[in-house]
Amino acid sequence: MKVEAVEVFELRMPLRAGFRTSFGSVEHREMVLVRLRAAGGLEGWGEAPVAARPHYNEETTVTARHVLRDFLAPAVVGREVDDVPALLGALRWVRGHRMARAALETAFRDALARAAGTSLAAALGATRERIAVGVSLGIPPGADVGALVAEVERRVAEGYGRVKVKIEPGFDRRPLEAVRERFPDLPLAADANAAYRLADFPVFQDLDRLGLLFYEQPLHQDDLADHAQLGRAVRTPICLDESLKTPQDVETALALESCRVVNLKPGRVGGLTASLAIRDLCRAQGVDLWCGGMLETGVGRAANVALAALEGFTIPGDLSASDRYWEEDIVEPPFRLLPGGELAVPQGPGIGVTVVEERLRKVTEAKEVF
Ligand code: OSB
Ligand code: MG
Repeated sequence: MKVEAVEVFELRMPLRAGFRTSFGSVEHREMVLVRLRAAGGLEGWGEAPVAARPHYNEETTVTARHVLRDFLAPAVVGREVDDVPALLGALRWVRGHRMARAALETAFRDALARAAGTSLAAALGATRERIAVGVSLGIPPGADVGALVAEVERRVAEGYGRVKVKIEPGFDRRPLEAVRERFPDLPLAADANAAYRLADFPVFQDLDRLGLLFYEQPLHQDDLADHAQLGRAVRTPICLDESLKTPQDVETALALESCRVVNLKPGRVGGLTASLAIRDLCRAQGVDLWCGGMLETGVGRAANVALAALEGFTIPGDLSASDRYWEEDIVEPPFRLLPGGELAVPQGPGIGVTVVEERLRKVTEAKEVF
């Protein structure tokens, strides 16, 4: 496939409701989209789920644009790139900047799958046509426990069968107890986004009585040893998110017993190839695995849904319907929640959704063509 151009879009998408985590609050998402154009009128789309601030990982909207413009696009534009290994070979010298790299790999895989007339899901080896999904709920305004319970009620009524609640020191026992009391059997999880220290272990020991699915990223992202120690002190499985940047990290975390559950976000680990390696690793070791989310547009969501349709994803992911995030998604068809709390895996060519140019234009802050 001859790569003719790489287009980079910086978006600013208003969320339907603000989303607050332990590291901060967002009202808008400022992600980067990539469109790869190839000979014969082929195109493919990918999303770098970066943010305006480096509060989740080191990347930002600006670094993603910089790395795509100055290093990643020049490595492939004008070249004959025949397959994914050839693409990754051309990009391998770029250290880090995984979300930027992931966007280009996904765009390339989307174009390849469209050329072959197959869905991205099928190209990845996925077998499921529908996947069970969950919803991730931010800390409500004023850390109001009643508002959180009302939000859980609303999402359960919509059909979500697994709920994740954001926690932070001072907003943990009360909200989780209240949700658990209202929904004794709901598959429920808590995500701390690295807000605690090992010395906080009594909080997690106390939460054990609520029977949560997992504690997600309770401690600092670089503290694999501390997570292993916390894991020995509690009954609820630890799940890692921010700590796992590469397949090697996952291998190390599992060897150290830093986690028993893995949250996989293709952007965080540098793309779908790295994601497949992590999925193989987890599957071989019988480790629970699920696909995380970064409040993506339909472009990023489509790739995540295709990945989560593979065997080995054992827990419903943070892959909610478009209307959980956006007044209007930029793709058609948008993702809709089906009965049973499921999303359909797009079966059309490539990522299986179409970017609506006019909607894209409305939310594009900047566009560069290479
Ligand atoms: O930690 O999983 C996280 C959103 C932005 C950054 C980090 C996280 C999240 C979510 C949202 O939890 C998941 C979603 O996309 O629904
Ligand atoms: Mg998380």
